[in-house]
Amino acid sequence: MTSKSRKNITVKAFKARIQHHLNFHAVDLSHSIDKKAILMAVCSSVNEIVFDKLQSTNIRRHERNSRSINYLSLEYLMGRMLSNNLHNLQLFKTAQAATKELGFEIEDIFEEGHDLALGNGGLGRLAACYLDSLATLDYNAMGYGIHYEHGLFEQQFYNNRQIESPDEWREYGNPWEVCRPEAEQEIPLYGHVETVAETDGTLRKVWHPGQIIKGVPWDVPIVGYNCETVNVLRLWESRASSHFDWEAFNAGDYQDANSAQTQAETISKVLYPNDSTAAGKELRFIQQYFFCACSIKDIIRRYLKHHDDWSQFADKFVIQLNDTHPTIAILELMRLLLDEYRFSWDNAWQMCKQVFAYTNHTLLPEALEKWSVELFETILPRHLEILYRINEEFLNGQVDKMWPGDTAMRRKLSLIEEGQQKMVRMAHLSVITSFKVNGVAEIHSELVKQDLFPEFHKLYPNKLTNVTNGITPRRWLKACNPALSDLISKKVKGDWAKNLSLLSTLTDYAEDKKFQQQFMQVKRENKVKLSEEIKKLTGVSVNPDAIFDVQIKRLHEYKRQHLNLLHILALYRRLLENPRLDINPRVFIFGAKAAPGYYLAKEIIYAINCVAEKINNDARINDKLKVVFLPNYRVSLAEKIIPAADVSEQISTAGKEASGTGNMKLALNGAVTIGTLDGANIEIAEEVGDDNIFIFGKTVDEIKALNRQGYDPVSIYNSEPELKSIIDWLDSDYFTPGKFGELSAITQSLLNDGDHYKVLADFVSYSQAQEALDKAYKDQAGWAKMAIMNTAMMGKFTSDRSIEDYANNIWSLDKNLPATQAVKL
Ligand code: Z15
Repeated sequence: MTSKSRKNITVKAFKARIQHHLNFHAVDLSHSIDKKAILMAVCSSVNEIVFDKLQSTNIRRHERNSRSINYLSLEYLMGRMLSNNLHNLQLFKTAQAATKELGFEIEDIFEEGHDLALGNGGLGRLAACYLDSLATLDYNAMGYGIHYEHGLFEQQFYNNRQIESPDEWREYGNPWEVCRPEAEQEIPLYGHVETVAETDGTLRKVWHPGQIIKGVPWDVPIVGYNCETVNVLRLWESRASSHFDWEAFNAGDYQDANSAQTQAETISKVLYPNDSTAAGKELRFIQQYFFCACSIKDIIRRYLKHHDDWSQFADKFVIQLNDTHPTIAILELMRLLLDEYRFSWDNAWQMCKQVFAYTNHTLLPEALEKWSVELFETILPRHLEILYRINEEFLNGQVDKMWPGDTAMRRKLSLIEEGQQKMVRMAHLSVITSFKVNGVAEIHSELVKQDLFPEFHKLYPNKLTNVTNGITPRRWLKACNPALSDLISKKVKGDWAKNLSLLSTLTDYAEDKKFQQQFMQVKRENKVKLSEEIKKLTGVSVNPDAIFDVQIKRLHEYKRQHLNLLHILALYRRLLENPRLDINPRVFIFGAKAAPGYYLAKEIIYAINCVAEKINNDARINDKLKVVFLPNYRVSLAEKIIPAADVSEQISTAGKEASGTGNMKLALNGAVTIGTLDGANIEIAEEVGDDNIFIFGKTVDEIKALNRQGYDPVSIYNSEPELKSIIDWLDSDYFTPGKFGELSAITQSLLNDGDHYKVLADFVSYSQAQEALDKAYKDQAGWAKMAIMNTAMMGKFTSDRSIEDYANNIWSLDKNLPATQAVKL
């Protein structure tokens, strides 16, 4: 099929296809068609086009032999696929009309789709946005990850507490993937290393593994927006290999054979639910190695299919490490080059230094991965030997040259941390190997250079750099906010979803009364829709004319959902003291999952739910305040909340949020940010201007100064009467009748535990900024102008810009021809 006939596919033809596929998905067409059946039939109809484009993309790629970017990530938070694929294929309206003729609203069909939640939060969603942009920009890109049987857990609330249940995303099959048995891999684990003397006297290392696992690839097609490209996300599933103990099986020892199989399948069973904290579990280490080894072997297989020597390998492949999670890929490539392909040490090391680049996503010490030497020795004995040699050459070479005889420096920079238990520092290995290391926002990248890796910055002055994160405007505006998209398209000429800077023309209308009114009318319609969803999910009725104030992100102390909570309590208290207090009605909307093992995060969820229950049922405050915590926050829920947000809460302790990306999504949809000078908030403020954002709180330097002086939260508590009464209130049984001290974990962390994230230090400033915001909202035209300016000035934060930064400054990708000029096949 040519691109022309694709574009012109009629409603009639599309409907006929759906009906054709319904034959496979619905048992009895004479009865009313089940929504799941129609969903599957629509997906299959879309897939006909998608896989056709995938084939021609592959052929085109092969002809051009272009350099490829290979993105290694433990997480991909894809969300639902159908709506996005329809938009990217320009098929949305056609599909909408075709399904309508079959008696369905397309939105209802989308609701039947399950999120692909193979990630935790920002890092996994960033990977998904980058895949969208790589395809849209027609770069030769492949994503590699794990085909988890269970993605991020589902969250419910029971008695105000979080309850987790397993994510069953493939329960009824996943239409967006295809198995590729021809590319499966065998992965060794455990065992020992033998030194063998060759006939010429040289010594060779042979790893005799104790176990072999099979890696089965599942390919998810990634459809570019309004172009010919379809790339692939390749996800590895673990299985018992054919080297599996058939002897035991045949000898009747079925139990043993079966348990080996169970063990093998455990590797890709479940995603670790921690965001920004290292799990430190053996199984997690095996997951990392398993998927890196499969991916590196697949990359080599793809290369050797078209080349008969290694001379072009580093020209044709670049490998991006998404955080330190895939660092072990470095040692696996070294091992294969040395032991399988018989490279010299120097040649193998040169090769590795040319192909890897690493993105750092956090400064939090608890997120910086370390694995015990003992674990390496048991599971990857050969990799440990290689690591030791890399370390030796690094310390005796570069480190000794820069800091001769400085043993303290050697200890500090070594790949091995000495101590009770020797640990391998994965970030150090990534930094010394990679040709580029980037942070994810300007301030974060500066802190990486100055505070996290100052010595590495001195050793390699051109290595550390910045690429500010971005988000795809296809999912995060065009698809999730059709009403605003239509309004924008009336004013903005050209395909703004492909060139987001075009939105800046909207600044011409920021003070136009009619446009302001239309813009706020769209916002209100979105708020009405969200109100219905809130009612459905929580039973709480909210007023669409109230301010919708949104904090949606993982639950973490550094993100300070409890600072938001303290401010809510302040408002509640002020209203009880003066029921006629002149503030805008406000609905506080939370969405957040807590890692199941993160005690305080779960306590914060519990506290917010308890406070919400009290406030929502208190007739004295005349519905001026509502608090809702929406359960099971995920990509598809974000797509409903974001278009309806007036206020975006981005209130992390300065220096702690590497970038943030939810901040960009909310601003793009016309929410005004209240935030600290942290991560990408700083760059958002630069773009929208100080008049269109509410900045508060201590700066990074002020936080550092506080730490130097010695921070004393108790003195703040004692000197701020309102804050004191709020904290005491939280400590009483007011929100948990009859149960005293039920919420004291939080107050304790603030008062007795040092308030690590400076909640009390920022409270007064936050409360003042909130007052200014409330006042600003009263000026309807002023607020509309601010909201419009936010949408208009988000051009910088498209993930297309981020990907061009990576392509130009890190990956050196060939600029591909625009798809319209592509070779006709
Ligand atoms: C994660 O979601 C992020 C960093 C991490 O180190 C891990 Cl393990 C998970 C987030 C950052 O917290 C956030 O600030 C950033 O925007 C996002 O990665 C994408 O870079």
